[in-house]
Amino acid sequence: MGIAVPGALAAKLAYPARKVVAVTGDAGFLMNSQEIETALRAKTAFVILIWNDSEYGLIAWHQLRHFGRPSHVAFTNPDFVTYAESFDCKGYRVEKTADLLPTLRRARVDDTVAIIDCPVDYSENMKLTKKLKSLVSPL
Ligand SMILES: Cc1ncc(C[n+]2csc(CCOP(=O)(O)OP(=O)(O)O)c2C)c(N)n1
Repeated sequence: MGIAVPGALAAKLAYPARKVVAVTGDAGFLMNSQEIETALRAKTAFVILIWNDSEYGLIAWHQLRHFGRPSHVAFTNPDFVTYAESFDCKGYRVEKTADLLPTLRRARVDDTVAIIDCPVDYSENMKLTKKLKSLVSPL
């Protein structure tokens, strides 16, 4: 958690000819998002795709499985597009599923850091948990 932005920066420095995409939860992004400044100063360009659920999604999933309810995992995000613009880099918001791929394609040719704010609904995880449980333990 927190490695996505500095990790992408390091990957881009090591492989400047490659396209780099960091995929991160919103909380993990905010842990080290200040490294966008380093990335811009180093003149590196890469994409940061943020799964935005305003929550510690993985922790909420574990809490739901173990205790049936989440606790102390929700938080409020800044506006990620405005946040990107405050660094003078690119910001995109995905409004519907069909927008994701075209937005990624557009962002990967930007000559700067590009942040994509993508809302995500992790409620499918609990359905997957139930399905997997029924496979392992049909009783
Ligand atoms: C440095 C660090 N702190 C805490 C954790 C424990 N942890 C694992 S996942 C997680 C929540 C991640 O939230 P987010 O980045 O929003 O991703 P999501 O699970 O919602 O996709 C936490 C607190 C960790 N792995 N690393």
